[in-house]
Amino acid sequence: MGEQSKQPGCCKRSELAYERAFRVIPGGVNSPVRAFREVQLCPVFIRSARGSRIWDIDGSEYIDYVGSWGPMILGHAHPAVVSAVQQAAALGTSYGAPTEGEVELAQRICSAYPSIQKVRLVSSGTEAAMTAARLARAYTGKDILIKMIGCYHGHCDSMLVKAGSGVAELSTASSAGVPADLAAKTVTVAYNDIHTLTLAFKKHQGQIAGVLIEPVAANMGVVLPQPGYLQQIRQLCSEQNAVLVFDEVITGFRVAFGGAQQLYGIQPDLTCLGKIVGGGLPCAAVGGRQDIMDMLAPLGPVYQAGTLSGNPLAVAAANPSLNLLQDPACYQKLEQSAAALAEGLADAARKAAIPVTINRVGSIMTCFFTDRPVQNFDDVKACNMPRFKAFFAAMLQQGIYLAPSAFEAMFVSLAHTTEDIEKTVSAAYNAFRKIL
Ligand code: KE4
Repeated sequence: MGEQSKQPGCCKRSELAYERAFRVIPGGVNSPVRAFREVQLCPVFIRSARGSRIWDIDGSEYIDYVGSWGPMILGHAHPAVVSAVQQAAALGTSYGAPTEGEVELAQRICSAYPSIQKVRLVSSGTEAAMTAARLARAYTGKDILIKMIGCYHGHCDSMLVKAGSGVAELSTASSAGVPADLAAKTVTVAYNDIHTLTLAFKKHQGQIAGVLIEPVAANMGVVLPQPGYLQQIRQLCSEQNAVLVFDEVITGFRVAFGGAQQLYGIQPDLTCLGKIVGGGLPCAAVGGRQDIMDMLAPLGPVYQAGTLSGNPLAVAAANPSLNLLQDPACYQKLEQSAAALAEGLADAARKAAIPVTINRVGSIMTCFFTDRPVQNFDDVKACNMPRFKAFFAAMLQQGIYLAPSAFEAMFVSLAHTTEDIEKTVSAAYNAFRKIL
């Protein structure tokens, strides 16, 4: 490992860069979580990355468990991806016209996800979720959407909501700029609470257009669906003529090649994909039942469009990435590495007498600072956040780059080695002892 970062989460050049950034970019970042606000540190500016490592602009090296928030399952700068993108760039970066590469990617997605009969490529997970919500409303002719508290589906207005005052009440906006009467067309209920979801369907009988859910939640930290939960939602949506949307922007090609729907054996009506599906470039997708997807323009009445949708460079990164990932050995290796990491972290915490709960599915996990199970957003909020903050800083100081938020996941890639895992576990033991 190169020279370690001199101080937690910040190095001189990052501080100077952040000052410059702050003057021209709101909050100095192009996505809020990158500002390190929750951990109250100066964000680290990155110069380069390769495999499991990233380097900041002072040359400090880190073992990376953010992986650009999920896309980098192969590791950074994978040779097959880099050369494909370089070759594509030489042929032009965007045409605004159909290409064979997009068809190849669409065929790969449809063959990996039996529930996806047709798919539309877009440029972000937000666009995918926004389009899925619009399709659900158009297909059912109903207006109300249901989402789970703690799940994140991007920043389209209908998803920026928080639970209403009473149980299964209509939501209020969670962001300025979202009209109250639009927020009120989304109901939010607790994750893993099938009783309240059932109540919401009863309370808003005949008005529910669709349910959007992360089949494994990863935006409140990793929270697993309780046994039978997803099956019950599937049954409710079928009975109530509501569209079931699996937001697999994180879990797609992550927890299994066929995503959480393969892992849990559930067929949603629509699926949102992102992150890995773009090989680290801006490409996402919304797909599902043909009778719903064919409502999209130019075939049907639901308008959706995008200048850079199916961009040739993004598609050039995506196709070789999915080609590599279709080897089952990939997921066996990811499982081995992630299980070793989770066991090592649990063992280190036990030795340091720090209570933690580690939730893991495949190569995503979260170490919660609590001695209790974590099964919904209230459980997450009850965790010891000051301990998380101190742990984050202590890990960063030892060259381990974690998500700067307690509401995110750790992402293990195929590039993480046994030595990386061992170094991480050893650093975690030191960090646990420091935060006692
Ligand atoms: P994007 O619009 O950021 O591509 O995707 C939105 C989105 C949709 N659905 C799920 C399940 C997601 O996790 C996301 C985005 N994830 C966050 C991190 N948890 C992206 C990081 C960021 O906001 O900078």
